Amino acid sequence: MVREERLRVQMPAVLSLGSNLGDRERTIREAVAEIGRLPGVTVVAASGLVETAALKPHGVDTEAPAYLNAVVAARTSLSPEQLLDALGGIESRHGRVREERWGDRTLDIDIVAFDGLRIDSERLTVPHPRAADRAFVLVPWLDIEPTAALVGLGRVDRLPAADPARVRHYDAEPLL
Ligand code: A4P
Ligand code: MG
Repeated sequence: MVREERLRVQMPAVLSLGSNLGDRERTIREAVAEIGRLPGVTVVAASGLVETAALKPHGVDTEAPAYLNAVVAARTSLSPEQLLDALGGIESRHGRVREERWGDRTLDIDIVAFDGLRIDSERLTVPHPRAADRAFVLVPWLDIEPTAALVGLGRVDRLPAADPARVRHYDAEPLL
């Protein structure tokens, strides 16, 4: 079984991790390791951590705990939906509860991009519809993939939200 997984073609996927509750750095560090242990998933690169104020549906909320975010480049033989389910399992193990939209959370893992595909199903929208506006996604992504591109939008480094001045670098040991 494990051997068969290894023999299947692996597609590139870009994942964004965020946390603003609990031991944020530890949670993200553990989640990156857990992603790498998922059957059919290989972690290729992990960005540095960035810190930003919480973005809520009504705007930036400086009263809420700040987020740490990172981006991971992976390769996977899972389908996008299988990957989403596997990532949801990791979120749940880290005590993620879903109460309000964009509510504070121990761990959020989003699929930013998958094999240059556009996906619009009930459960999954890829590229992630808000990634292009979010410095906490784009800046760490460029950290590990300077020539990154988003389907339909082109080079990530040309997007206004890719401005490194919009995030704080968070000093920590490498995630990988
Ligand atoms: N879903 C659809 N497409 C995707 C995708 N590409 N990746 C669905 C992951 N999930 C996707 O997500 C709700 C549903 O989206 C899932 O059931 C899945 O089927 P959720 O994780 O349950 O809830 P959420 O994350 O609160 O919702 P949403 O709208 O996805 O939130 P966002 O856009 O991810 O924003 N501020 C800072 N500074 N840093 C952050 O990381 N994150 C958020 C969450 C808000 N503010 C933030 C940050
Ligand atoms: Mg999410």
